[in-house]
Amino acid sequence: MTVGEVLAVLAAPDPGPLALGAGLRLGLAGAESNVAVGVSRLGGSATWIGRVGEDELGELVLRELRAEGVTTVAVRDPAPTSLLLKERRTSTHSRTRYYRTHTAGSRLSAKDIPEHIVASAAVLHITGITPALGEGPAQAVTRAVDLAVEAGATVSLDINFRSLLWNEADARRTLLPLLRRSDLVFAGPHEARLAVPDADEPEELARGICDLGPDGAVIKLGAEGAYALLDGQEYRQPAVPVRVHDTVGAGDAFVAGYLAELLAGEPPERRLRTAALLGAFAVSTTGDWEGLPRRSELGLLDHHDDIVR
Ligand code: KDG
Repeated sequence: MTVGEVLAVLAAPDPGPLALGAGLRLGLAGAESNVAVGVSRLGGSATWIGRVGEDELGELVLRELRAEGVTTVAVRDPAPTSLLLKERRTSTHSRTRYYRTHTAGSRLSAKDIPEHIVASAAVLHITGITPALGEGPAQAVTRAVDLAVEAGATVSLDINFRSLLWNEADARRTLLPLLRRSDLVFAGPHEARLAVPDADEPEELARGICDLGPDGAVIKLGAEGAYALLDGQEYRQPAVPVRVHDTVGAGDAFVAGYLAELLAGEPPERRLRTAALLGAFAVSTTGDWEGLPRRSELGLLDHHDDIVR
């Protein structure tokens, strides 16, 4: 189960400046919903709680998530659905711009979190993006954590620092109390330093996070794979080598793979291997979540031939 904002996305398929005009593709994205879709595609049960506008974009978000098998618990709001503009400025560099103030998602509040739904979840996954959207969304996330902790669910936090939304000091102040109450934390090295400013190496970062309360910390290292400290045990997971096409969404894919296997009762090695596979699918396909695999496709990247036939 997850709580957050899903944005409509307008993305330029071809490299070049948007200011000159371009054909744009309409889709959706959101760190939490990316994870929900990834879990659902692997056969896990996934629920998303949030707010969308009463507009066409809100309709798009809900239709798409439902088509992906994600249960949606959504408040429809007269304010518009948020928008994310993605410019491929060059073939290697992309820029994003958010239109997410005074939008439906930024009006999320603690009363939007239904107690019985959170209480029935095995895992609550949250990210550092939603609390950055304002007081109401931050309170909604805190309320979800309160309910999950009370119900004995596993609380998973991906720090997901977004510098376009807030600065590091504000992020640290807001996220540390959530991190202390989480069971499992995912972070890149830079994000982990928000919580453990004096640490540097993945081992120290994970240890520092676990010293704050969580039983597990997974440091996502991109092309270097991941380092995890879970219940005091160390794990190193290499990345799955693929040709990189678009890295956005890779972290969410990794988390989805991990959580889907956690929900399926699989051991840490299997969780981390599936996480790495989903990260590889995400970076080698277009879009934040569209290329994520179904369980039957997980072996695809083990094939050495480019074409399976
Ligand atoms: O992790 C990918 C997300 O960043 C993307 O899907 C959009 O949630 C999003 C955000 O706030 O940037």
